[in-house]
Amino acid sequence: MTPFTVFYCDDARAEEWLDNERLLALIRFGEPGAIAPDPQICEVALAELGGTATAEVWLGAGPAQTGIADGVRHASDGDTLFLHLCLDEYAPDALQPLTAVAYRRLFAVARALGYPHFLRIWNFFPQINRECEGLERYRAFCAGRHQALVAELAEFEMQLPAASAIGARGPGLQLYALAAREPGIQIENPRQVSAFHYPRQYGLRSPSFSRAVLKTWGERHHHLYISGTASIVGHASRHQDTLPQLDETLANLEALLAEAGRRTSMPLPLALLKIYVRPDLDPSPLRDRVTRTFGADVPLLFLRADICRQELLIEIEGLAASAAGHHFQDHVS
Ligand code: 3EB
Repeated sequence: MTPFTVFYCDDARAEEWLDNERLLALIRFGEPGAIAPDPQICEVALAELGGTATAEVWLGAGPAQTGIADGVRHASDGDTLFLHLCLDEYAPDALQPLTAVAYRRLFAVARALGYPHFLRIWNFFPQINRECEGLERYRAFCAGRHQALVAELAEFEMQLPAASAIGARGPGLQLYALAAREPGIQIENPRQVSAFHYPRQYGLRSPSFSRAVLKTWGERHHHLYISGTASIVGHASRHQDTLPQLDETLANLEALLAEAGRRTSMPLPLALLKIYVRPDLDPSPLRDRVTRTFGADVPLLFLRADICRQELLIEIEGLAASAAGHHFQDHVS
């Protein structure tokens, strides 16, 4: 069994994928627009850096079955379920209950379709660092997510999906997620305190996510879903400028890949990285450094975004996948 794949393409050619029967999702970036008419299109309100226009294609292992339930758009290839939900914000200080409702709805739909295990969730909402009624909106979001996940997960700390929580231009709360019939394995970063164990100074309810989730598809295909990773060591933010923060983030990614590598018997090369940057800058120096660490073959996408801590300027997420054609026996030593 070969699992679904994710890759970047030129946005100008993105719509050609709409005719593909295996399409699970087409993620486009840029101006906030009307909700896309095609249920597989997810439009994320983040500008791309570097003058290119890129889209992300999720292609299932087989023909996709699509539908919409309780406002949740979904597509499945029989093994994997992609879900997408956008909710209007009825008030800027109601992000906590809105987030809880959104999560409860995602879980209800995924469970009803037979995919109760969330592997990876993306969260986008505007003004992530703004204070409303004395509470930063990111922390209000964390409280709502925590509330829902405590109720939904039998073993809260062990079953948390990988995640990104990103300040986008909105409007509204936008979630998309990947769920499966069987669970993945939690991977934490030995250089960092687990986010679900952050001390109270970062919010009353900790950010509820795993640093990465390792999923085995069939017998010998592995995916590593890597959460948004930033310049955090222990639980503290490190460095003031973008490039030193990038270097620390790359060290965190390497530590996470090494940790996941100990759980598989085959290499887990990066399939793609997504780099969220707060300042509107030329991404070339960033690209050079990422390339020096991970090689020139890893596709990179740079997006202008707000990060969940005010002092963080960069955050990187990604997917690593055991290479097609690598057979289990070849790598048992
Ligand atoms: C951090 O490590 C940086 O709240 O879902 C990264 C990835 C971060 C996901 C989330 C937050 C989240 O705490 C911020």
